[in-house]
Amino acid sequence: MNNIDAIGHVTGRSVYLDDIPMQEGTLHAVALGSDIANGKIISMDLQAAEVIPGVARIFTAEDIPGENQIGGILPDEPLFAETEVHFQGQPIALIVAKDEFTARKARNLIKVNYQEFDPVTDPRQAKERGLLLFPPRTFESGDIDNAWKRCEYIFEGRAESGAQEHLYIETQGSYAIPMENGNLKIYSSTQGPTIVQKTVAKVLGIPMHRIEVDVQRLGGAFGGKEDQATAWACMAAMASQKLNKPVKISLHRLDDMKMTGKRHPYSSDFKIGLNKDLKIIAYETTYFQNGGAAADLSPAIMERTLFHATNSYYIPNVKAAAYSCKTNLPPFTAFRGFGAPQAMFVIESAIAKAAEVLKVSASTIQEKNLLNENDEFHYGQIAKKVNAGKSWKDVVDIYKTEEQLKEIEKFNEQNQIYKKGLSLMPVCFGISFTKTPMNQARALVHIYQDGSVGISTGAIEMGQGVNTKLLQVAAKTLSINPDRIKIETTNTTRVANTSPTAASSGADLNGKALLIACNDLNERLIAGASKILKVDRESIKIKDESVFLKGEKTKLHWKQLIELVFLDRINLTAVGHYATPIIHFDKSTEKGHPFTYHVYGTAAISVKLDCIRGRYEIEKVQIAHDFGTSLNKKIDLGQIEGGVVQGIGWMTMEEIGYSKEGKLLSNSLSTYKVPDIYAAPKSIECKALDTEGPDLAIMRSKAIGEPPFMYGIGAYFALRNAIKAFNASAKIEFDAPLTPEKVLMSLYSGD
Ligand code: LUZ
Ligand code: MOS
Repeated sequence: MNNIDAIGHVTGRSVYLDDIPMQEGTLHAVALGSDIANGKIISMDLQAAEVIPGVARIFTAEDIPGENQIGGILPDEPLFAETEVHFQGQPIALIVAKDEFTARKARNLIKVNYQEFDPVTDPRQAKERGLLLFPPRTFESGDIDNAWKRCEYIFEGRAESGAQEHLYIETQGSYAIPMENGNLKIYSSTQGPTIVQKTVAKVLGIPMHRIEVDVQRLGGAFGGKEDQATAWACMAAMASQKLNKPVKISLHRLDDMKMTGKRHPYSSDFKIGLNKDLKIIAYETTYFQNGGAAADLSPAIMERTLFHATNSYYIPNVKAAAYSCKTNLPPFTAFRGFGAPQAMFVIESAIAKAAEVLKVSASTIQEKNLLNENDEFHYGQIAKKVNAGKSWKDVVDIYKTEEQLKEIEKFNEQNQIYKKGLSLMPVCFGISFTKTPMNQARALVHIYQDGSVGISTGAIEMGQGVNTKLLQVAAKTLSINPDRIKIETTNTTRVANTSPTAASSGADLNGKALLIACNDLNERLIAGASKILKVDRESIKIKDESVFLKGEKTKLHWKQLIELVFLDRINLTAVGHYATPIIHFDKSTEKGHPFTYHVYGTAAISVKLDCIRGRYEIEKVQIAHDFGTSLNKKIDLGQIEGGVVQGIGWMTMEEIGYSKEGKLLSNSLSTYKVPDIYAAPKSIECKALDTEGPDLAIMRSKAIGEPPFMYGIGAYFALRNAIKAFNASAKIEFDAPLTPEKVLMSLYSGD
């Protein structure tokens, strides 16, 4: 089945926030952000801006009717700065005008006087000064102190990974419309409509039921709109409520890049111990998460970092500690992988370091330590249906990596200027929100009198194809033609208390709820048909839009059935509620069974490096991935390709720079480089592992959103191998992204 949005997207007819027709009298708002990263607001002069014709009003913290607080997990983030500012771009005021141009013109005329302090941008420096966003956590297994004594080899080091801009094509935005009796309707480009509803209610000081949040689809999100769509919706809502006019905010790219949070940079220490058989006996790591100026989702992201400390490997003695460090940068936030990629980069760095000193290939150590069935993760969960070894073996067999390595060796002997490198990257990613209560969802299904079906869930379509998958689930379960089914917008009035569409779990959670609702309707229809045909229920089945009696097709067709059942006054609306079973986690011991299942896979990535210029090409990405029984191969492959390329971008070319003053240097697409079609791998191949998939995945189709991102980490280590082929003593820090500049420097480093 094709993605149901395909035609809309390529013809430009799909509706995004900016395509919603505007009501008469709509006003436009832009936010004024702090010029400085750390300081006090001494005074603010709004006068010159306020007198510009067309300016409706300028709002500041003082105008907030409810709480000036938008922190999702911890209450540490004001909507508008009051006296202190903690990052460049932190919203201070909102200018509302008849059009956007006027609002921007007015914004330029606002004068703010600051008392400036030195900003902190480095997480280790923040930790030294005691600047933590919340208390640190440590996950431990085995007996690390004694384990070191049993190690033949011990290596220590440091690994750094950088921030990453989400670069969703659709920037952040919201459109708020006043309804009767002081109620509000809010369109928002958000992954979490309920978070928006709840936070707007808090900021405006009104109950949640007065606010209806509606989302058609997003033009990309990648985690950037899990928590950080909220501020803009609060601003539009507040202005709309106060002025009793529709108010729209749609961020310009430069504002979006400057004002919103990105993937967390991490600085980490590692210590790894192996026995003489190269089994990893002990692993100790400390993560310094750069959290930015407020907690945002950092507690949950830090937690996922700790869960994924050992990636796909079994290590009996582990100690992983994490600090979330408060710096004067925009609050860092969710981004595809949610802290796991950062953890995996560290363990892969530790293995690479061990391999380098021991003069073996990293893949030798990787392979020996892959997780096996019934191994215990360091957080207490027992690994089941493990496919780490299987996916590794498939990559080696299907793509003949041994032969490829021999060819690369030959190539490297024969070429002075060009060198090639290959690396294998196994991935093991836990599926579920790590916060157990978030793993729930609801679906609302109406069968209309004409046999057509409307479906509402909490899932947000952001390009990942969740609506297509939901439609498939309903079509299969009701056994009707997909053409009869429509997926409605995501709306908090139809489906309430939703978890954000995140954690790769959108299709699983909402799909399971939908399945329950559809099964419920099936029961009622079968009961109805048995009454119409005057036979018992057991002999009836509904298949391919027809009623079957003891396996024989009857004349009773779907449309007629629905009509008759309706006339019999049977309820044709169902609500399904799903809460993931089996998962639990105890924070006091840091042990439990937090994940419903894990997604496994392995990628081989090969690169070709130009050793004169430091430039490189990603030649091939070859993956064996555990889809389970994929609901939609095209969509899942799209997620694999997009994820891998995005992961490679993070590891190689996407470099975010801040000045000493805490100002974003890479603030536009001329200075921030993401993979384009030329930088993307020349080929991406992906083979499905032959697995059935777990029952707790939607129709045994495993979660796909985030896991492929981490295959991209292989590009870093492939490049490293290519550099080493040119200069065996090259000094290459574990410092991602490995940009062409850094590659060039390291090619000619060392003895
Ligand atoms: N969001 C969240 C996530 O709130 N909790 C999670 O565990 C998570 N994991 C991945 C991506 N987003
Ligand atoms: Mo997320 S990183 O919003 O799944």
